[in-house]
Amino acid sequence: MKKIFKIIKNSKRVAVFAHQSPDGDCLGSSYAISFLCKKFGKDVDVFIDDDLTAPYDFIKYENLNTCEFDENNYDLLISTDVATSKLLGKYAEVFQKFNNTIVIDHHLSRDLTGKYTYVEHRASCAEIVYEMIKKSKVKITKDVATMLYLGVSDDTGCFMHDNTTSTTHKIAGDLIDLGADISLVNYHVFKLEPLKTFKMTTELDQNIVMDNGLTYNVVSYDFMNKNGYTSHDLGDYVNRLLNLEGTKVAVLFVEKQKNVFRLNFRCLKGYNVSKVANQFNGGGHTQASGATYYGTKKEALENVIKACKEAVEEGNDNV
Ligand SMILES: [Mn+2]
Repeated sequence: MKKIFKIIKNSKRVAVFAHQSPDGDCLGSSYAISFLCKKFGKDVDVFIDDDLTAPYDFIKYENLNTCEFDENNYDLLISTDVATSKLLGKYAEVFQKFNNTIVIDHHLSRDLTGKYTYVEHRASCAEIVYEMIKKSKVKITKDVATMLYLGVSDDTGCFMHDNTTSTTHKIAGDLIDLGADISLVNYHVFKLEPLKTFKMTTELDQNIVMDNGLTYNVVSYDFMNKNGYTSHDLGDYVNRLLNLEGTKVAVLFVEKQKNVFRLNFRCLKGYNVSKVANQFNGGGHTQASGATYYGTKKEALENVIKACKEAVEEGNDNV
């Protein structure tokens, strides 16, 4: 960490990057790192090759995407919460070529590295950035505390995912003491729901199939298209399937186009859907994974359901 402070201090103009489809963690981490750089007297701009969409559009993020990125204007690039270079979008190539880069992240499985890489297995990148700023002795403001809390809360599903540790809670406690507005964050990220998705959920619920520990649903292209729904609206619908009593493994089929299905898998502790996703050339975590199936709906249902049923059978509740 000390080395990172030194590199930042030795620079003049810093560009901070976060990943496409920005979430609370990459927003909170990039915001807090850019705050630290500013406190060190640096000029800082933040770039994400994407827009802020709900639920994150409540954030006032002053120096995000305020100018065109020009590599000649910076002598240090920093990425936060970015595991794969692809997620940097149009900035990926220049970031990888640049001669002075810092990568700060909590994803161990990754392809993006910098000249200096700081990766630690944590529930969120915001935890790492919080400790960095704490170590720097820079005083964390209310705004920064709120943004770091956003990262900590979002990546742990409001402290409900299994990645949550006592450290996560201690850091959240520190951030509350520093004035983090936790009701603002948790209202927007975990409670607020637009009428559109509320109605969508009700309609989709009619077609849920439960089959001996496996729960699934199929969302057709027509359904999405006719109602103007996006994959964003579907959000974490698959988690809703997993929460149904009796469910061990859940899968959501989303028809992206004819003969192309996006598969989202979830399972309880003691089961493994990363293996299922791997069978269909996808990937992810033990309890949350995804893949894309190319083939007819009939084939997709047959093959994916078979693989999921195996995951139900191989799993064990008593872990
Ligand atoms: Mn993250």
